[in-house]
Amino acid sequence: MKDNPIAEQHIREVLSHFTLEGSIAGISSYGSGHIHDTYFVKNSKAACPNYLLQRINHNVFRNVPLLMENIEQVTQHLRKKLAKIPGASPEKEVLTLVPTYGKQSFYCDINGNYWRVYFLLEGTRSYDLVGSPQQAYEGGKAFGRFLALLSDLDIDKLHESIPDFHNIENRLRLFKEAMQKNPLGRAEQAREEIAFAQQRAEEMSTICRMGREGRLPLRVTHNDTKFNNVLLDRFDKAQCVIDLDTVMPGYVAYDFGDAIRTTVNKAAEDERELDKIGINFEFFNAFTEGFLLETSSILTDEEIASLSLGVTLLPFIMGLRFLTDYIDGDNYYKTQFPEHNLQRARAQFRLVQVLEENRELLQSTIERATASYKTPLEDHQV
Ligand code: ADP
Ligand code: GN1
Ligand code: MG
Repeated sequence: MKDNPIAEQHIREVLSHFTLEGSIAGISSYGSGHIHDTYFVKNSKAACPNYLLQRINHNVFRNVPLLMENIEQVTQHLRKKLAKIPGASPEKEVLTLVPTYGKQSFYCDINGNYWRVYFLLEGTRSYDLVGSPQQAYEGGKAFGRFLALLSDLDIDKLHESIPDFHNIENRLRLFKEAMQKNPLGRAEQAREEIAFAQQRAEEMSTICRMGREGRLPLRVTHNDTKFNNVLLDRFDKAQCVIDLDTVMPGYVAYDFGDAIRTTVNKAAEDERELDKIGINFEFFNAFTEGFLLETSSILTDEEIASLSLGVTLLPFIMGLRFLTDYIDGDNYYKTQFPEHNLQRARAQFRLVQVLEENRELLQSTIERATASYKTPLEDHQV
């Protein structure tokens, strides 16, 4: 998706509707997300907080009031749960929205654009590429804990902010539609990738089928567990899971798979040189241990068995979505050059291939980590 830069004067006008303390020293673009426009808002008063402003992409999130209702519910629930955990700091570990003067969690400007403001979590960083096993372990713990803390939030209370988001059958349908329309004649350039997707369509539908057969419970899942959606503190300890727009009912394998996709890849999500794409097994092990530490007591055996299916499914879904957007004319993701989505699709499909080649090793790592968290009592019962 292409976008024009927004004038600072307009951004200042938008900010004037939020109950900010102090005054604004400067506003700058922030982060590397593919969806929203994010700005760092620096306070000129050292004693007052800095803020994180976002223009919500309402081409992607069609119903912003319902989306924001979800985020309010999820953050309230997390805050309540953390308040009961000794040593936890809800104000640091959960995103906090800054309300408007009209007590709303978002503001709609004269152009019909929606905006929201969070308190900036100071001293934190997000990483597009993981740098150490400790970071991977902390990421696993953070996303696992997120699931565990939300396991008692009633899924019926949440709206589906993007219907059928990770439903591969829906994604394959949209892919076929794009190929049939082929509005820019781009399908020709993507013949190999199209064949790759078609060969795997059936096999990649396993989680969907297991769900339909009632073998996998729907939980409140994050659904965008890219590694850069967890903020780490100065000591590389996980502090806060962010980017809550897609928190809605889903399967645990989706969250595990999407996080693994971005944690273990030795190269960037859009790597051009495909030979650089490979698996960092140490990071896989560390992330899995952190994730299962927090979740193994709530997950069913079938859910644990489904995790490795998520590991190949999520990069496949992302590759398919990038490919669909490429054929469609780049209407969804932000892109930096005309072939960007195709390059992203190629990189994700290569990652799928490498993960497929190592399926057994990855599966045995998951099994080992699961076994290590079983209590002796559970061992007796088995
Ligand atoms: P997108 O959906 O576009 O990825 P995110 O909500 O993930 O948007 O935000 C983009 C980036 O901004 C994140 O990767 C993170 O680095 C940073 N960020 C978001 N919220 C905060 C916050 N409250 N405090 C500090 N940094 C943040
Ligand atoms: C988008 O917002 P961001 O950049 O964290 C996308 C995810 C994809 C990801 C690929 C709402 O996430 O689903 O996995 O790009 N978010 C949405 O990098 O589509
Ligand atoms: Mg993000």
